Amino acid sequence: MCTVPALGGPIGTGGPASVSRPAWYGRAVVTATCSLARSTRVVLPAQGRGRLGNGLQQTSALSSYLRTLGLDQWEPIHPSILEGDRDLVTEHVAASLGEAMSASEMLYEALIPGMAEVGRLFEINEYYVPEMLIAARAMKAGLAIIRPKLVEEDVEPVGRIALGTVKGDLHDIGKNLVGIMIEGAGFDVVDLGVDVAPQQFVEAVQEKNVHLVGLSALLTTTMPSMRDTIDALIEAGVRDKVKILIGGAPVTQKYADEIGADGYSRDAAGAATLAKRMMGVA
Ligand code: B12
Repeated sequence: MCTVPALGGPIGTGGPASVSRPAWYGRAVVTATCSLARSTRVVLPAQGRGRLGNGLQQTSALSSYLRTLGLDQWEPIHPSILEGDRDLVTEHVAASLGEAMSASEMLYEALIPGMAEVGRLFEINEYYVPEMLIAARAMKAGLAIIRPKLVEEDVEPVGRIALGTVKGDLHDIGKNLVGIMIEGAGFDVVDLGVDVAPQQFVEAVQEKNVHLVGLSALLTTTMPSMRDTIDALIEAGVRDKVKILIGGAPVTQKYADEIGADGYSRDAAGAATLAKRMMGVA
């Protein structure tokens, strides 16, 4: 039997359990670590919806315990992102939007913290690229629902970034992940695609009112295109209008320094943190 010490009672089958209230988001998630079951996230449903992991059952004891923590409003969206459950995210976002939460609350209190936690788990090697992609897909499903409402509510993005894979390079998986994580951090992402010529970056800066430019390169042979892009921005007189972030498997901090980029990150989670830092919001 999986007992929760703080509750003094069973919550399902398994072994001894512990309940923690994660610092990153205390309202909805309790982790019960059972000796027979693997570490299980217990997602408390709002308005009777949702589901519990590994066959654990929500009990009145568990509910009372959460109330003693002041968790009177349970928000299942965030853990649904962590689980990468696109259907559950869609269901909860649709159910809560308007009634329980505004679109901006949904964005800043549920979706963005969810993705930030995904980034943290990636950084400590608890999540890998597949989990990050699945979580990102779930996040995108939620974003698609709230996007029209955000426009209505006139929510200002943290900033705008023009992101592209540099000229000669067709790799876009990492670039797309970076875009999703940065969008998840509250940015407006102008995705310029792959094989993006320096002049296209220049035009994006001139026409799209971007604060940041993100350059991705996966080939050693296309890394010089990063330098060419920065040179083109200088030549066009717009270099100082933006901060430039670079990344991609062969890229290093040393290379970033060498070509005069403002920042480098080796992964998408770090890219989101870097972008926020560049905007002075992290
Ligand atoms: C998938 C893949 C392809 C796919 C690309 C599909 C696509 N839609 O992207 C295809 C088959 C098309 C392909 C083609 C080629 N590929 Co390729 N490819 C790969 C492979 C296996 C995986 C790359 C990947 O997606 N990684 C996963 C993502 C998540 O990681 P990532 O891209 O590094 O991105 C992360 C970070 O780098 C960072 N990041 C990325 N961009 C940015 C941007 C910013 C701003 C920031 C802050 C951070 C950041 O965050 C990301 C997420 O965490 C790599 C091998 C490898 N291990 O990298 C080879 C690899 C990159 N390819 C290679 C080669 C040689 C080629 C080809 C030249 C092969 C050929 N002879 O035709 C062509 C080149 C085509 C072209 N012109 O671009 C070599 C490059 C060698 C080198 N040192 O230059 C590699 C390393 C394979 C190898 N070991 O030889 N490839």
